[in-house]
Amino acid sequence: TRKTRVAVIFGGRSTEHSVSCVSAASVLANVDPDRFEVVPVGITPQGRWVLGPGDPATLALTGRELPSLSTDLVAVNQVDTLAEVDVVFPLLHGAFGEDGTIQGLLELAGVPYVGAGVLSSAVVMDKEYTKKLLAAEGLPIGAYEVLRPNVRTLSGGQKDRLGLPVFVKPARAGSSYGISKVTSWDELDGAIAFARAVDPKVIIEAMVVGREIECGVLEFPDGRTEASLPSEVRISADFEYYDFEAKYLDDALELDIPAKIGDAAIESVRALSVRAFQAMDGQGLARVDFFVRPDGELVINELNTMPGFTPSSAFPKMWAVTGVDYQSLVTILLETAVARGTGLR
Ligand code: G1L
Repeated sequence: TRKTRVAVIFGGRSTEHSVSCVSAASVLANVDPDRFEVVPVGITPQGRWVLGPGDPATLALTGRELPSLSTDLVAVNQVDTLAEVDVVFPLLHGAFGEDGTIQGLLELAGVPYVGAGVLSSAVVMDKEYTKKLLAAEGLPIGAYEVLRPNVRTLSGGQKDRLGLPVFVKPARAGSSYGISKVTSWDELDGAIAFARAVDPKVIIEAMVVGREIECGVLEFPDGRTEASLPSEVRISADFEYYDFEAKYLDDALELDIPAKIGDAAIESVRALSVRAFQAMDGQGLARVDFFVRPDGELVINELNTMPGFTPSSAFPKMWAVTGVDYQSLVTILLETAVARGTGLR
């Protein structure tokens, strides 16, 4: 029988082009050659679809030099490329990546793809709707307010309800750009303007004091959904919060897996993670991020349908400790996508 043909689509017109290339290098090197035939499909920073490169190592992170797709690779036709493959692994972050647009294109093309579908991709990209769906399922979230484009700032009542400090964030963004921590209300309007440069809709969250815990959710080809052992994020450098570099250039982060929060809390985190995944209509995988308050109360901070995906990223590391190594993870994701097929079900 013919091997399953997999297109790994990566790069893209986003600020996270390089991050995507680094993850693609790992995925391309770990697609099981006994079962799959891989077609690397790059999207240049200009948005051109290209084939290759043949050697994934050229995409890997070497030193602090950020990789980028060369513009002299051979252009490919988008429609023909999708028609020729059995499944797509879409490693594309940010705008046109994890907001449901590439997933919509793949639905139209009738190709199965790894990970979240159109609805859950779009929901998880939007911090307001993520919180609304979590709250509707009775899942624990922190206090927040949304500033729609026509609203200038918080009212006095809203400030009292949230308290200080707050985090001011673009409501829809794949990365940490535009985020600031406000410790005095006279900094608020500047922080709103900063976030609005990324997204006219802004979300303002009360700071939750607590330890940062993450958990990986994975859907298996038989339809079972399971949560990994959770991890505790310790930020070694003096990052105020998880910024772009800390998140993606991995070495600023130290992970404790399993998190040392006690067996009962571990099981609560795992159960809540699966419920959060289902509340988003999740598919394939998600990383669910929590705070554990000093009294042990759990708060869901956010979900990520396209988590960091190199072998040293949190999601693959949590699954490795849980007993699913990186290559098996890639196989499970691909087989789950193929088993689900395409279209509504
Ligand atoms: F396809 C998956 F599995 F859903 C998937 C897609 C994208 C998993 C992880 C990612 N991650 C990324 O694209 C990235 C954020 C690492 C690149 Cl920017």
